[in-house]
Amino acid sequence: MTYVLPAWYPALRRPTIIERTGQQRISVIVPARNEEANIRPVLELALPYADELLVLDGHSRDATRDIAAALGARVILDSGQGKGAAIRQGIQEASGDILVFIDADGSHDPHDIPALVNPICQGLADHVSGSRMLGGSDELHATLHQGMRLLGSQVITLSINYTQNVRLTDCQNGFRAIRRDVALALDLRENITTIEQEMVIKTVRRGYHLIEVPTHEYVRANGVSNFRVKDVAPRYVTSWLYYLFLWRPPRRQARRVGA
Ligand SMILES: Nc1nc2c(ncn2[C@@H]2O[C@H](COP(=O)(O)OP(=O)(O)OP(=O)(O)O)[C@@H](O)[C@H]2O)c(=O)[nH]1
Ligand SMILES: [Mg+2]
Repeated sequence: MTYVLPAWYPALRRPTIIERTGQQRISVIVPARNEEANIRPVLELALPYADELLVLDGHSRDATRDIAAALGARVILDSGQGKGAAIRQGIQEASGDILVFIDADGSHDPHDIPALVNPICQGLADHVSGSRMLGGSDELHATLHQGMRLLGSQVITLSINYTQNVRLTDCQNGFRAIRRDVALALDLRENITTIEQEMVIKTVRRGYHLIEVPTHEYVRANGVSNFRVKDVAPRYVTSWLYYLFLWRPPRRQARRVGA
């Protein structure tokens, strides 16, 4: 018996290799704070895709830095202000043409890196965000706390779509790839995890091409979440309203795809 695959089948398969069209170099940037129980497999699986592997360490009090260094990562101590500040420092320190951001807690599968990077390599996008709404999440619906995060995130995504005429599904995923010159041009300012929505809103408002690809989000492998909605909610609201409605994109910018 011969089985014929449906025509859409190839579109559902994840690419497994990075398809470079030129000499693009890839920097994988991993923010990590006290992730000794989680970071090893993340780095081991990300390494084959990385020309440069940077771990931005948030002054971990465990063996995170030692594990990362032993696996060949360049370890950089962050400024102590939060994940957003670490991401901004990573952008300044990285030398690759394409930057990939992936969490160290096991929430993201490094095998998705080619899916994030290939559209940029092929000149189809400036910025590619992983989407938990397209790829599924084990984290968003289990508790009231997670439900509140999901609700807030969906309201912000909806407002971006409605005002910017785009159709995004996830504006707060920590798993993304972006051209380094575009990341630098965005002139990011956030110090905490609000950096994700800042990157998305500024990318869209500056006319860069942002696409999403499905990536699955797993529950952090070990340890407990550091995220407290009540501590960060005010910053989420103010940064969302500021970047979407008050912030004015500057005129000068890096070249867009297709421009
Ligand atoms: N360098 C640095 N990394 C951080 C800091 N805070 C968090 N991280 C890392 O950023 C990534 C995401 O942080 P999480 O605390 O997992 O945040 P989250 O993914 O939104 O929430 P949970 O998965 O629910 O804990 C993880 O790899 C953390 O170790 C920080 O202050 N500095
Ligand atoms: Mg996480």
